[in-house]
Amino acid sequence: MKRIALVNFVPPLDVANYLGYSQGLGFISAVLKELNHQTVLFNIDNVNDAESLGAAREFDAVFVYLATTGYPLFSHAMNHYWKNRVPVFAGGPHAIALPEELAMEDGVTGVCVGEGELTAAAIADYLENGRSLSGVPNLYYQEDGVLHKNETGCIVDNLDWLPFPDRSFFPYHEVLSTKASKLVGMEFMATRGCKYGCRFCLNPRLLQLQGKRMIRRRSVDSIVNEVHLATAMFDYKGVIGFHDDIFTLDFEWLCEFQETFKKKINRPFWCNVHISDIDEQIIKVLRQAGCYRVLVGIECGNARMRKKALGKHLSNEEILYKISLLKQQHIKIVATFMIGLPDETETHLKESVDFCRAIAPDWILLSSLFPFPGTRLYTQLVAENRLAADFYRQLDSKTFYSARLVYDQGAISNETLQYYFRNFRKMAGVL
Ligand code: B12
Repeated sequence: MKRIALVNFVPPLDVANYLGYSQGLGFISAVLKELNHQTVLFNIDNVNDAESLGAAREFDAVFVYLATTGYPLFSHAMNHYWKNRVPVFAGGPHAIALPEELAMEDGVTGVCVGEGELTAAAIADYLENGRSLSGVPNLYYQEDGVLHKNETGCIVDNLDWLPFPDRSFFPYHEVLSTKASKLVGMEFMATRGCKYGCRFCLNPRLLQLQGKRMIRRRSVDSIVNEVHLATAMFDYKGVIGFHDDIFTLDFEWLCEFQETFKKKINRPFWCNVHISDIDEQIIKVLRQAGCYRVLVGIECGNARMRKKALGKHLSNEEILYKISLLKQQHIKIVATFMIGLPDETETHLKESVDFCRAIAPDWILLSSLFPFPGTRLYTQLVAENRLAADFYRQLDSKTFYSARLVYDQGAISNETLQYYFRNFRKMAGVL
């Protein structure tokens, strides 16, 4: 039996005002527990969290979920607490994006390039039985300064084979009493993968690693049973959310979900939709299932820029039409917008504000663009010498959540970006 510290570097809680449940670490924990190992979760949001960083060091290994935003904290933890004192394995989006750089960092024992359930189980076996790391699927690691790349693209074909993600270690009672978390609610995921190739998203990288079979959906019974058990476990009565990149990809599945979810769970939920994958019929079924809110990616008001910079092929007319269909079914709309896109001028920003006003969503999720490693946008901007390949090493964790240009944007100043970041909602007339 090995004791594994699972570490999630979460967004600064005073800025995000929300603690997300990492389903990735939840799945890994469940798999490890099935193999009789012990796990403890540490949610760490700032460098002063010395107690947790020190406590994690006392385990047989540290497993880190690493988003690029967590890199500053990861670096601090390595330098001050973990390096050469405990085996450290990293996975998650940053590991998927830049596995070679990460695996070669001093003190990193191994990097998971892709899905982690099979990898985590094999690492635990390595720790317990002293096996070689060469047999661990999806793992990059270094030995005496030489990078070893094991086979990647190893995924669980049928997601129903996995145990339900472990939620026992997540402080739900505390979390779900805060305002932001009440809105997000208890989070689930029925699908892995996405069919689109947006230039700002990591999914194309996963598609490259895992191929077309990366898109997998759990059976309706599996996801509904999980919702049933998880809500019962915490006696939870609030909102439920589905983080699937796109919840409505398969109409037949959706119809079956509607029937079973209504019958067995019958409570309001939110999910992510894509404008291209909804129509009148789909929206009706979604509503009948209990969907009261959707998150929909609009990103900007200029269709040409949406297509060229972001790889999203949507006309403004189609967006407005689909939004009107959602409104007819009384589904609330959270629209995501991004500002600070490459070569975006102030005129484009005004177009985004005007388009947002035309959509009139119930809420906006506004971010300034970060060209995250692993995305096509990152590759392009690095190739054009507009972005330092290692820009993430120069930032502190709060910068990721502020509006600041980290690359040569080409058209607007930081002041303009920040002005729009602060005033976008007011200008668009949305709360
Ligand atoms: C849910 C979600 C969130 C949630 C919870 C995040 C979390 N900690 O899980 C919330 C809302 C908090 C969130 C916030 C943000 N998110 Co987010 N989010 C997602 C989303 C939609 C799903 C994540 C998920 O549950 N996946 C399913 C699980 C099963 O996969 P997984 O988490 O990757 O874990 C697996 C593997 O990575 C691996 N693994 C992970 N850790 C480890 C560790 C070890 C040791 C091993 C062996 C394996 C391993 O095994 C796991 C099981 O297979 C993804 C997109 C996506 N489809 O993945 C974006 C995504 C992760 N988010 C992204 C971003 C940009 C953000 C934000 C910066 C947004 C913002 N502007 O605020 C913040 C930053 C979050 C942070 N931690 O700092 C990017 C990350 C890009 C990057 N390079 O880091 C993604 C990839 C989306 C994208 N557009 O590309 N997010």
